[in-house]
Amino acid sequence: MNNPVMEQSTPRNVSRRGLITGTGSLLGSAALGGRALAATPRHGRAAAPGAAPRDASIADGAQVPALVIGSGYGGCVAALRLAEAGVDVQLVEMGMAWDTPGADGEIFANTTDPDQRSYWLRTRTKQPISNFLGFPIDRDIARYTGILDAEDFSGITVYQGRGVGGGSLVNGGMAVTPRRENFGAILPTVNSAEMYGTYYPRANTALGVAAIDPDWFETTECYQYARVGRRHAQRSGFPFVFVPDVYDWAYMKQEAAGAVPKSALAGEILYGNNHGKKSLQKTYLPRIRATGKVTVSPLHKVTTVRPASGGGYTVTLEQLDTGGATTATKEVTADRVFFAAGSVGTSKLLVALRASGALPRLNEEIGKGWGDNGNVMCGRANHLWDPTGSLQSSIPTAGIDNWAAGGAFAEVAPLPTGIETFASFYLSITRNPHRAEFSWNSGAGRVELNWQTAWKRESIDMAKSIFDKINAKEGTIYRTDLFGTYKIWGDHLTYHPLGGAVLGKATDNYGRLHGHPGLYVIDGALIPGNTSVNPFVTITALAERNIEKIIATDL
Ligand code: FAE
Repeated sequence: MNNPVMEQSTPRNVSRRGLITGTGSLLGSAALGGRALAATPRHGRAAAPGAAPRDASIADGAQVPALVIGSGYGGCVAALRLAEAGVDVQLVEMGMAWDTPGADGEIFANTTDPDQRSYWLRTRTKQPISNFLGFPIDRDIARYTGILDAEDFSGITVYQGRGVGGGSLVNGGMAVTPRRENFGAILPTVNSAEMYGTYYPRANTALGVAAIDPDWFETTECYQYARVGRRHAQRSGFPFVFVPDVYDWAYMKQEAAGAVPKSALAGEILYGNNHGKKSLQKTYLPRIRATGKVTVSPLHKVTTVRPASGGGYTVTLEQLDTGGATTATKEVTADRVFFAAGSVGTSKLLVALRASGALPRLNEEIGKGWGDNGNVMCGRANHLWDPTGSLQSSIPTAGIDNWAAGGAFAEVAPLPTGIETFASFYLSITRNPHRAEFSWNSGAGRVELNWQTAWKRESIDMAKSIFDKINAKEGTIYRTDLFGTYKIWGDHLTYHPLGGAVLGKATDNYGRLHGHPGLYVIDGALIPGNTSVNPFVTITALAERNIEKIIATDL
């Protein structure tokens, strides 16, 4: 376990040893939607400490110095640093505040038991793992402004968080700084010495990134699945690495001891964690609130941005109810607008605004350079003498690093079903070379993405560089029951959309959009398609870098 995958720019409590990627604990957990499989204990009522203010709402006709679209990593960094610099900020978010318990006393639904809270405006769940033992596991739900958006494009489903806190509400919390030698391929125009000396450490500290206690890892029942993953990887000669996370590891130990309400050990993740995970609700958002200079408006969706006659920009917002209907339309004027709606949200807005003529001077790079971070999933069927455990922490903490040799890093992911499955499950991040483009379809009146399912072929081959070898060594086979009937590869999705308004192309080297002064991109849309690891630490660090420059020179 001594393969340093992560750079040493992490805070002191992050292990000196290796860390890399991971993504979707979710995947696993997502899987077993059936109530019958939900063997996890329920837990007590939770009022998320540090939750964003509720019921705040931007006023129609307001004139504001800065408006931030979206409250994920990029949006929170922008709002916090602008407010600290004395600027009044409006932070608008199309999703809900996620600060109020539902009828069951919980804010978030359990991954094994999805309900209306789980999906953004769907009437049926769309779980990343769609089948178990070959049987479909999706179920009907009420249409609601739920927390996870499974947004379908022609060749790919893109999963995204919806709510105050963005993707931090639903993600696995895997907080990975890429190896420095890979940084040049990730953001070629950015000074890596500054990133690794200043901005990655700043992001890791602000996000509360930490590594698991290695002694506890060796003994706890809930990471048996990861130890099995390690044994199989090492027997085939692959480096096995730890992955840091923003989960509160001390809390998880208490969960295991039965001393506190369970969250990771209750399988929570994909539809939110009621305890334990340090999402943006527990890190940046309380600091934002403490400035007293930021108004957060949940259930407000930005639809247009156009130059205002007296300078600045007119922004149109639709206020939504929890059924997704528009209850009010507001127009405000902002001196500066920060696009932080995520790679897909920002790209869709900018492509539509250029096509409609609202922002005619956006350049030809808008919508380009989009990638899926090479995400692909698979499971392996172990022998009966190799159980992975009925209690599995939903927070992955380890992976198999074959990036340099085979172009893949595979997270050893949980399948927290509450029963023994004898399955090993993996989400791989691969060096997929394909890049797609968003464009405006005037006939259909919508933005489309030209990703092709066949483009996952390279990702599958890279993942096979690990798993074909492990299967040969262990005498095991791939699971064929998780993504359909007789389907090995989960090649239909991504959790890691990146690009669409790439740094240095659609924007200058700090996210200023070409053609329209006062408009900025500050989220995952800036990153051209792949980070070699899970992306949110890089998104946060880049946002910290860019906003520092923008505050120093533009305000
Ligand atoms: P993001 O966090 O997506 O925030 C954008 C926000 O803008 C959202 O809250 C939207 O609702 C909102 N929005 C969009 N359009 C509009 C509009 N028109 N008006 C108002 N608001 C709007 O963007 N990454 C990791 O590094 N580690 C992981 O373990 C990991 N696991 C993941 C698991 C899942 C299931 C998912 C979905 C993602 C995962 N990710 C993980 C990816 C990570 O969450 C993602 O890269 C970041 O959240 C992207 O940050 P942004 O600030 O770009």
